[in-house]
Amino acid sequence: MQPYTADGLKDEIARRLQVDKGQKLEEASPKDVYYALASIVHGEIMPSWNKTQQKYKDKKAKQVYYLSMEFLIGSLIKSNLLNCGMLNQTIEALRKMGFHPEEIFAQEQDAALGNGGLGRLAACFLDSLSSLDYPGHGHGIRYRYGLFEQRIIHGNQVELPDYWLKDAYPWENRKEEEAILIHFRGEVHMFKKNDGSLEFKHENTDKVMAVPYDIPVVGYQNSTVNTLRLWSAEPYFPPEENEGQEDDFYHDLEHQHSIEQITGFLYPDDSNIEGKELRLKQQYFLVSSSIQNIIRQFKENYQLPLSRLPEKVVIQINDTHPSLGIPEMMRVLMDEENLSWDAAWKVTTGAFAYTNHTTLSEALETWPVEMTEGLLPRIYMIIHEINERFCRDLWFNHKEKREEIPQLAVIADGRVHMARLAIVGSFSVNGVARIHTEILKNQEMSGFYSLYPKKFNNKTNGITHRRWLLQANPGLAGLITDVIGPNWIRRPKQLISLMKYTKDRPLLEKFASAKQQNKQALANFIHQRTGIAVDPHSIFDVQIKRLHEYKRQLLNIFHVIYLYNELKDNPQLDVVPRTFIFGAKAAPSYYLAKEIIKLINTVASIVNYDKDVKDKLKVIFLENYNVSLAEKIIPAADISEQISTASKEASGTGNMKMMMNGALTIGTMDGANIEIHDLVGDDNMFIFGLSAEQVMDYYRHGGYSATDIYNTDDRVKRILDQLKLGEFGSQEIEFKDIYYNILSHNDPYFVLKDFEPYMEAHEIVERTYRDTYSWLQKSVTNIAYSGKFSSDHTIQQYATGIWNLKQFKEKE
Ligand code: HBZ
Repeated sequence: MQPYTADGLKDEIARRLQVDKGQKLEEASPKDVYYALASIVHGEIMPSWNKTQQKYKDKKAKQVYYLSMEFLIGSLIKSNLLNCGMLNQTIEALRKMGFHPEEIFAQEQDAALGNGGLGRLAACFLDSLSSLDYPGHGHGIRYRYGLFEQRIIHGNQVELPDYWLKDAYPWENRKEEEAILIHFRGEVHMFKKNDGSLEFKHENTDKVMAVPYDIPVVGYQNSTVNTLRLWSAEPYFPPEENEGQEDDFYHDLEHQHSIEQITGFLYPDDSNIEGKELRLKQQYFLVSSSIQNIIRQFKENYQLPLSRLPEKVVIQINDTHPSLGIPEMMRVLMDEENLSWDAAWKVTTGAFAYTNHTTLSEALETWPVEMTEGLLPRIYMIIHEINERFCRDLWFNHKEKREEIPQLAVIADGRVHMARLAIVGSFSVNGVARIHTEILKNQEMSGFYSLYPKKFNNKTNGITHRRWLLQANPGLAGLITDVIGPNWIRRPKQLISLMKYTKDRPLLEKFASAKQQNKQALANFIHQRTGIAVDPHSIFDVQIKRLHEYKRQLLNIFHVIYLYNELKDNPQLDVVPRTFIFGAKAAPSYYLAKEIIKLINTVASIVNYDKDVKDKLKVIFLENYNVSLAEKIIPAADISEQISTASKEASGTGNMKMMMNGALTIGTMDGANIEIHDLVGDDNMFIFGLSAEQVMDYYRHGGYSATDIYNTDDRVKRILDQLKLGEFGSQEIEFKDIYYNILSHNDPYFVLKDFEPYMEAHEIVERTYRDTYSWLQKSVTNIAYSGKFSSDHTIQQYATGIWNLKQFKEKE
């Protein structure tokens, strides 16, 4: 990529405005400048993109395809500039032109094509694949509406549609000539061929075109550009039927609309499955277009028999959502490519690998047999056959498993069990943090683990340090480079060299001042957004993630209420001022999650305006939490709240992002917190609460009574009574459901059980914070050890442990 100077860029932006829009620079709005800039960057990317793809083709490199219903890529302008090596010059150029660079960058709407961790992980993985020169691409869906935009009105979450494509999206290229035909419904006819084998014809189908839109995935200053291919559903017009259809105009319009609905919107559920037929259609639409595309490219590029596909192609499925890819690949290989069942099965199971992201039972996908069979008759036949053969194998070859067949069968109780399909049809099954994989092996999937011990493996999640440190926190990143040099950018584990400086007081002061600047910037942002002035010297205590009972935002707000009560009783109490910052979206149909959002906002509206606690306590709920907002909050965090009920959070990735930005974690021994703890130890984080074993033991054997705690802990009783009596709300009824959910359902997420240890941990937080020097040492220690959680490391592990993929080092 060609190096631009700031002046060169300035001239080029002016030239584009003139040529494309007939505009003078003085007349250009921030949006005009953004588009001119994006078009320059896209132009820079194009040649490397073409070259990269050509090289993969010429060298017949093995490629990985990451199939995911979600890619939460956020905004690309800054990361593309950074990765093209143009960010600093651009900032300078924009300033010279009299613009605030951040205002220009903010013109790009986030591509919110994901719900949370699973979708963001996919985006981080793409960044690492390109940055490490791996031939790896994403395949997903181009939803016209991404995750809803959240507004808070009178404390309540209100959802607005996220029409992110209303302005042109400058990063995508429509590739109509590579469109693929997808078939739904219809009938399957069976014929006997001359050789006695059976042939299946799927006829009278509803046809839909899958049109790809390609987005470049730019590696960090290495000229590698991979592809994120997003499929869009469009009506199919057979060439011969283009004329004489005017009388069917309305029918056609309706038909067109129903087809476009397939990629109309992202389902807003995280960790909870909506069993709607449209969702199943989306899943098949994704996998059918992707698998047909993968096979087509394989045939074009490699000139090898399909039996050798697994040598050149590996398909990683992001949770079970794309697991229909397994029968779809069987279908293409058998019905279109004439492979036998056994040959097709060998290819398929040699190509697919499955990542599990949760053990929550409500998130485990199953689809009704009738729905699957009606919508996808040929695919259902294949699933049925997979199941028959699998059960037969168990019956005859694994006699000890006979009893377990109903729990292992792919089709059982009138439903297709997607995780079972994914396990049976893949050569690898991985969890996303050590404890999560252990739980899969020993509890949730133990029946399969004993059957296929070699398939199971762990790949602890990671995050791209380029976006989450280098780009989001330039102050800290610059300081790190001043101290240890720039090599950490390509080798993030070298952050560990910071450990040499944890006793260097003048240097620690500099870290403190970088954090302080970020806190000031966030305080300004909060003031501008909410009108509330927060003390930039208070502890910024942050919990940002989807709202879910298991993530226990409720425990956090109970702590806030407790502090508030203490301060009301004794306004002179000597506490370190705190600002609690929340960001969270609730699934629109998740009633209790929405009640918790309302509670947080209601507590905020009381606390923030109460003179008794003024300057000591503030509660901020930032609406519409998304990737761009995360980039503002994370660099300013002092405390990272990772307080899930142990055993429930598969990994977490926000924990890694905040650690990397120098926040200290208060958390349970759950997910990747455990691996953070392995590295930094008790001295550098605040661990509290039940362990996963204890939680699972209580679930198995009982023995915990929420009511006992309510009756014996005055602090707990007071808080719950305040909820019941309507002290935090305009009416008595307001938060009763939270109250009853805890006491009548015996506190399924152990909020009361962990209350006391959580309060104690927070007292230690406060004491530790008072010792500024010691706090800074811990903060730098966290940064130093965070390199292990770079997604570069994770991707290396996938590449060597699952994909058998080589870095494509060859450069011109
Ligand atoms: O995946 C999350 C886990 O909760 C989190 O612990 C982990 O770090 C992260 C990445 O591995 N799981 C999800 O984000 N799950 C979903 O977003 C989801 C989305 C749609 C669904 C079900 C789950 O239908």
